[in-house]
Amino acid sequence: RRNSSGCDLSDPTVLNPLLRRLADLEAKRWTAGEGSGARHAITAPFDHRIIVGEAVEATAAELDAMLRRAHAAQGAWDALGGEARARLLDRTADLFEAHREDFYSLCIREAGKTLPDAILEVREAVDFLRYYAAEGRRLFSHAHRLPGPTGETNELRLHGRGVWACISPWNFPLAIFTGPVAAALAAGNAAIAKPAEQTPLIGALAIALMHEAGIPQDVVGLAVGDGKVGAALTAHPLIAGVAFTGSTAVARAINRSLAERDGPIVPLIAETGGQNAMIVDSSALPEQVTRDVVASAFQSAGQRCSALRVLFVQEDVADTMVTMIRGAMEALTIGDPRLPTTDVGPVIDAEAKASLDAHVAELRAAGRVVAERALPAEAGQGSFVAPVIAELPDLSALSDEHFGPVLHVIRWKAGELGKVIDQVNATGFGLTLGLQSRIDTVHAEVQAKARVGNLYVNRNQIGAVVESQPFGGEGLSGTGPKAGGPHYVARFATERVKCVDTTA
Ligand code: TXE
Repeated sequence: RRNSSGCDLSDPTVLNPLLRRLADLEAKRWTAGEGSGARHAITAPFDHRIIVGEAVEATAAELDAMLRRAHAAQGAWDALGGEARARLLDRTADLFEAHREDFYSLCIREAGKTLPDAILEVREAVDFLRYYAAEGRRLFSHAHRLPGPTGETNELRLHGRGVWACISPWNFPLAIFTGPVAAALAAGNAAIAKPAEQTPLIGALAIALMHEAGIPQDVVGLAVGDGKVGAALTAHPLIAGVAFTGSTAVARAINRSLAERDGPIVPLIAETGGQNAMIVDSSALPEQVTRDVVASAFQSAGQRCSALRVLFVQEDVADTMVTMIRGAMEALTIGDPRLPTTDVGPVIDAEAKASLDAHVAELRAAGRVVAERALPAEAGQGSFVAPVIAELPDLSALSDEHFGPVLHVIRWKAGELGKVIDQVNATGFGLTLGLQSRIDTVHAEVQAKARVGNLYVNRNQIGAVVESQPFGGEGLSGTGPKAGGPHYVARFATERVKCVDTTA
């Protein structure tokens, strides 16, 4: 299989040496954090026995000291200018590439990713570093002249705001961890990065490579810990902005905390959950729908914020489509993500598995499950959830985001496209929407009415290429601006305007 990162895993001369290298790296133990707080072993989600490394939580005093050092160091970093900062981010990207096998190994063992997903993850992190470096050059290397009356010059300059807290989830433990930090740094800020408690080792390697590239130790720091450490960070008066990616509930908690704390009023950039749908009408091509639905719903074990949760399929083609999707689901290989033949690996941890199992049990009890894969015998103690297809009469039974390989199908009647779009909008989320149709007026209607950040037409709805496909939602799915887009880096900055009377 060819991975869109350009790494051809069907070529044995590429795959075999890579697998040998990954086998050698199995024995490597990693550490995240160097403080004196609580220590936890990090185990692999596919068996919970392999110890990947150890996380050392930051204490409140260590966090406070890190923030003070970052605050003190930020002015000099801002004064360095866009070009010099961009060079250090580009050098970081080079180091990420040089260490890609370490990252693959960690993505597989710490986060349970398959090898193709791990390769894409590193590619995306590198793309974020290079794109935000280029954005830093574009925006921060000169003053922007503004029009004004005769006898005056007006100019606007962008500067760092101070210290950003960059709080990230486990599902893109490298790319989403790196992106906001790189943007904050490109814009002349210091940053404290908090990885998810499930995946601190990947974050720790990323920060170590930033330091190795020459970004000063005090300018970018790592805060290891769970939500309590995240909450302490956002409540700290020295924080000048928060870039958060994760659940909608935690984004709300951060909003409350920012409103209540002492200190300046600061921005929150939140990229949160979704209730992503795909609309399929009877003009769609069944083979294409099947391929795209299976990729969108089950790839990465459904643990992408963009993943498909609700398939709206037109009644007259529904039986055919569901039968074909079911057939393709039955053909997926579920199991150990270290094997290159695996399509669906584990979910992140026992808690995620328990919550998904409970949801599937409810669907089963209500007689809604139409197809369900059995788990392979070797799933053992790992956090595996088998892909499931369930049918629902409408969306009312589905208020929460279920972050795993569960596809919900709803049938719709000809002439009711408007009602389908209303249902999608009524979720309040607005992240991704898929559309499979060969009718131009249907494309136009969906595009005009659907309140979503990313619409994918006649393709799968996962994946977003940095710069070409800026990504992010609206409503309950986040604040914008879109990651990997032309407005992102500027949002980490503050604007200062100078007006000069040239006649004086
Ligand atoms: O989120 P959580 P998870 C979304 C995805 C799903 C979620 C999965 O849709 O909803 O992310 O990630 C820290 N104050 N997206 O389960 O639990 C916590 O320690 C401060 C959207 O990890 O919200 C972790 O580091 N921080 C997306 C981080 O918040 C707190 C792309 C996230 O944890 C905290 C990818 C608190 N009170 C995933 N409590 C997009 N839209 O682009 C917890 N944390």
